[in-house]
Amino acid sequence: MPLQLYYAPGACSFVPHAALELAGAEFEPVLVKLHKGEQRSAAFLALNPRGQVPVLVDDGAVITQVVAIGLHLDARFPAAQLLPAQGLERIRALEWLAWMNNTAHPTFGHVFAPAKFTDDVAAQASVKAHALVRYRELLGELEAAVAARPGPWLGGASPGLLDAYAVTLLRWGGLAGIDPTTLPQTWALAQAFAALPAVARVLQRERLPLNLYQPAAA
Ligand SMILES: N[C@@H](CCC(=O)N[C@@H](CS)C(=O)NCC(=O)O)C(=O)O
Repeated sequence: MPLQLYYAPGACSFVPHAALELAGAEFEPVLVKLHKGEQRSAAFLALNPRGQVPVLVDDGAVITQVVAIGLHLDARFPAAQLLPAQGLERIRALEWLAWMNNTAHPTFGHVFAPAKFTDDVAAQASVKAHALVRYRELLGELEAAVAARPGPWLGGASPGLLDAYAVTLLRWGGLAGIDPTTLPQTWALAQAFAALPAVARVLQRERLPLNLYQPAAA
């Protein structure tokens, strides 16, 4: 099979995973268990020395980074319209894709894994708390973008990369104690996206609940 996607359940690899299913691509999903450290195995590091998912292998070519993989899939499966095809609509979509990947995603990284940023345990709590406040603000920015979207989906007429990334960021927020229903536009978009048969297949394969938020016990 020419296409293989190395993914981890609930990770940012959900974005290309959903894109492949939306495109109707024939591909082999390869599970990488991050909690077991499989991303640091010799075999995986030979594929991606950064030890991260996603990795797409296309006919022997190894491609990493959500944005690069997403652009590759968009070019390979144009009929799927994973991004707007041209013009300012495409540029606006790329602006949001870049923001999701270079701003919102690494901010959540500080919430999820503060030990990556300091080995001082007290400072880790502070990094986490500060990043969580910032992450809430960023999800607020996302909510405004969803409200102003150019069509039923974030990229306009077709569901695609932006919707998949928005769902990922919203799910991560739930994990960090941010109730997705407080972001009603994004929550509605996430529910509509999850209901698409192609996306439902990904959620099922990754065994993902859409809403990870657990209210604090009274
Ligand atoms: N900039 C990278 C970020 C990839 C990334 O953060 N991957 C995470 C999962 S969301 C990962 O593999 N983490 C495992 C680790 O760092 O050990 C991209 O866009 O692909």
